[in-house]
Amino acid sequence: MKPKVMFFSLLLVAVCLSVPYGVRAGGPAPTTTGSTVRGKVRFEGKVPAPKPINMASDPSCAKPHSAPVMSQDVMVNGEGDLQNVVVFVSDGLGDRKFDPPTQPAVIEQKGCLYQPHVLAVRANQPLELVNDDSTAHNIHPQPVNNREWNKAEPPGTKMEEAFAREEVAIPVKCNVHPWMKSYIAVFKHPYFAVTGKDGSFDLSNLPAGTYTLKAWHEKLGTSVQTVTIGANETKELSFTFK
Ligand SMILES: [Cu+2]
Repeated sequence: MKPKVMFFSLLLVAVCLSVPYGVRAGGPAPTTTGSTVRGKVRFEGKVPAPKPINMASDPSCAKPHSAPVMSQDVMVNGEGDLQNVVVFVSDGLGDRKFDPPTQPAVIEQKGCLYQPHVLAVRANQPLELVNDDSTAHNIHPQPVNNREWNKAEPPGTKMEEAFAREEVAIPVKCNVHPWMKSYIAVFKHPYFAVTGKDGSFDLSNLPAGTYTLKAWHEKLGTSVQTVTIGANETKELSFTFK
């Protein structure tokens, strides 16, 4: 290679390397900056003792359970981590619009319990309701902002529904089995999480900005915090319920 050609080749390589990823001229503008807010939800104080559920009114419900089934309203592990808390962005996204996923969210009825006990979905996301039991259920969500419905579901069948509007959270009951209760939180954006056994949550791919975050629990109420995150920043924060 002649020295002059070599010089221009190296110059070209240098120019290409100096253009940051995602902002090449003519290419699509980056839509996410990869900022994250994550942390834990904890419970402080004496954990209320779970109560056994009496399934005697339908013997087929108790049959698949080898141990007594306990109430699921306040679930705390040995380290004080609180499960079934919905952590979400309640303000700060402006007028950004997000298309709902086409992939359905699933709620199962298994051993006459809703699984999961707390579910979070997107507005207009398909919601698949599965009856894995040998008995019929009657699914009855009682929303405030959405359309109320009430449908019998025969054993071993499934059906599809959806909620159109944001709501935290819709109580769902079964008209046949009074102990069956779940909650479905509905969001018009993807920035939410439901804590698992370790109480942790992770809201990732957030645009840089200042957000109001809420943590909602079915019995313990709602806790609010404000957080500001820069581009590609990760912030840790925790919520504590008493
Ligand atoms: Cu039922």
